[in-house]
Amino acid sequence: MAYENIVYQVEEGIATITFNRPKALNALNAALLDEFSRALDEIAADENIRVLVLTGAGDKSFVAGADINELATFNSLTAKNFSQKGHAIIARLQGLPIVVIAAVNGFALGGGTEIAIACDFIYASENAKFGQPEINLGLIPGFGGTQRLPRLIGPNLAKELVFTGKMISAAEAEKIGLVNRVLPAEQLMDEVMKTAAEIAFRGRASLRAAKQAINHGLNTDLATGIHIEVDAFGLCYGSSDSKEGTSAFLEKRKPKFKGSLKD
Ligand code: CO8
Repeated sequence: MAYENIVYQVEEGIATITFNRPKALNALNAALLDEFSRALDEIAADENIRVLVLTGAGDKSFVAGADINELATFNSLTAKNFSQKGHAIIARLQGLPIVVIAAVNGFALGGGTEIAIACDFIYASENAKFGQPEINLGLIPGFGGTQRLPRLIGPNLAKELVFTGKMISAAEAEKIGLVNRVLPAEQLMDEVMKTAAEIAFRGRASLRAAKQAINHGLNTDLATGIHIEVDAFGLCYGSSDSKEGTSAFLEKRKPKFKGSLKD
């Protein structure tokens, strides 16, 4: 089925999902979340995709949060279901065995910040704004903002953002380690695509091993994390890419990674 609330494209191993409700600043309604979920299924099933880029349609917003028209209709039970559904999608996004980059091109509020911080890293345009404004609606973050945000920027800064609901600029977000790079709006996608292409050239197995070692290690103590790294390092030898990478270095040529554990 065609997509209406997102645009999904794949080119040279790089998939792009563009949240596409620009009139509502790309707010997340149920239909958009369903399409996002379907696109993640397509990506997970395509062994040729190495990088996923997320961005928003228009020049004003990445995602301005959950759709407040829908939030306004919830009761405790439907709110819980919505939060669980969002969590399941975001967990799948975070668990994808490929690299995910958020190209934040404007407002990333509420669910927008929560999607962006579940990506592997964020590049933002100079006009980007981040925040968890749910407190202004008498709510709290429901797609991971009370959990991933403190792990990323520390509990005190996260609490200030969640308690005040204030927005911070791209420059502030870069200062606190939320964003890797801030770029003029017209350069954002070019720079994201350059980095994506640089990563897409690498082997799929080693990208997956590196991502999983970092993500799983972050949720545990150092000694366990080191075991995770040891196993992941060994797993790289299950792919022909390790042979190709080391041979290419010794033969003084560029490696040509095939990138599948099945090679
Ligand atoms: N939902 C629905 N519509 C929205 C949203 C939204 N989140 N954000 C913007 N819009 C709509 C506006 O209503 C407006 O529509 P219309 O033109 O029909 O009036 C259009 O987008 C343009 O918006 P503005 O005119 O407001 O544009 P401004 O430039 O003046 O302001 C802002 C931009 C600051 C982004 C402003 O729109 C705003 O504050 N938006 C709401 C941001 C927000 O509070 N987001 C958090 C939502 S809660 C959330 O994400 C929780 C996630 C998990 C929940 C799970 C638990 C159940």
